[in-house]
Amino acid sequence: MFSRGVAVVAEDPTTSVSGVDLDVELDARSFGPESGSVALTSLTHDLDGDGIFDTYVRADGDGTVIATDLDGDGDADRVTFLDASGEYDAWEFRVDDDGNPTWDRIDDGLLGDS
Ligand SMILES: [Ca+2]
Ligand SMILES: [Ca+2]
Repeated sequence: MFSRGVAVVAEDPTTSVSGVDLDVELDARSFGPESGSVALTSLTHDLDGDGIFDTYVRADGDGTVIATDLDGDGDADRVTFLDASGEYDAWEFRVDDDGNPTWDRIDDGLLGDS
């Protein structure tokens, strides 16, 4: 019994160390400097027009998430959250002097607000 040759590994995406489940982790309410690197596995848009997909976009009832891999290493370098009311948060990934991955908030505000 149980010898079908298929290893079934129960993996909880919220505790995954390598790579982050986008649907779980890219949430404007929980995202922050400590969120760590965000692996982009399903790129859907070519933002800079070089013919290579570099950006993941997810839109749902809560708003839109735009994650871009600028240097092509598979991890997001910039993430923008846009909620249904037009408020947005933009974050940029960097590695600090101690080698720790961190996200800096580079912009936030309200679309259409001048
Ligand atoms: Ca591109
Ligand atoms: Ca990158």
